[in-house]
Amino acid sequence: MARSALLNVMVQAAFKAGKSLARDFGEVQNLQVSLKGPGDYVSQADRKAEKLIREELMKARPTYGFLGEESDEIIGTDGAHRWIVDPLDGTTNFLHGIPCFAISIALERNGEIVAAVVLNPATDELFTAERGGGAFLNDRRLRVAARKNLSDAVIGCGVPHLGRGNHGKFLIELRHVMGEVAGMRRLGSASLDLAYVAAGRFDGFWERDLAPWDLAAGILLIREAGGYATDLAGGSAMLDTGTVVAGNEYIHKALSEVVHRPVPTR
Ligand code: 2AM
Ligand code: CA
Ligand code: CA
Ligand code: CA
Repeated sequence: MARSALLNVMVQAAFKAGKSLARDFGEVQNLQVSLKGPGDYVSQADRKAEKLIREELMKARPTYGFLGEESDEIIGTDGAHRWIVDPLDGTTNFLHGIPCFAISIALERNGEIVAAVVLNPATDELFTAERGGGAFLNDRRLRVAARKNLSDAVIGCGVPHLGRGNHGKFLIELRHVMGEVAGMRRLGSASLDLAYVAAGRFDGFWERDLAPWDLAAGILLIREAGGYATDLAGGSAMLDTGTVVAGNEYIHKALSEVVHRPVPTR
């Protein structure tokens, strides 16, 4: 597997942040934690990781824009390129000592994601993709799962957070999906959920109310692993709508239909 120089920059930035997060994960009780909104926690670990990534990426490509969860956006002088970064995806897991969190770094060129890195520092799993070059878990080429029927499928989802999203609507979707699939999972890290679809661990996934930094890298991983990822209306506005449904050709279609199934009137 030959990585481009740009992808190597992204991988190195992710490893730096990963080391920092791994250190902080062992010292969670000593971290300063604050609330951004109801149930929406951020810690020193998130900010430190974003600073490391931002410095590393901006040093390599000073003219690119930068959109990250924990700092002000940089509008680059190079209008075509932008980094999209979540330094710690799964902060709630992290702060609860659950080793299921990731660093997500994507590169956008003229509005399209062209390179992606998702790193789980607790398992040393590095997911990478470049447009047209395939998706990889460490050195192994990835392919989405081949299952065609929802009744055989394990489906991941996100659960709306305290004070956010439409909880009633989600419960209806969940009930419909639960009634059709072999099993449901909820990791609490959207970028890992998407990486799991790319790796064939999850047959499908859907979630609403996400941010661009949760989605950008994972979407390219899935496409480069031969899968489908769209917004919930079937279009390509995932980053703008914050919605996503993903799977192989068959599961993507079937899951989209079940998520949209009308509510029974009696
Ligand atoms: P985060 O850990 O980077 O904030 C899980 O469904 C996804 O929602 C995660 O990617 C998580 O990203 C995000 N998330 C968790 N709690 C949230 C909250 N209270 N408000 C908004 N997003 C949240
Ligand atoms: Ca957050
Ligand atoms: Ca996130
Ligand atoms: Ca985050």
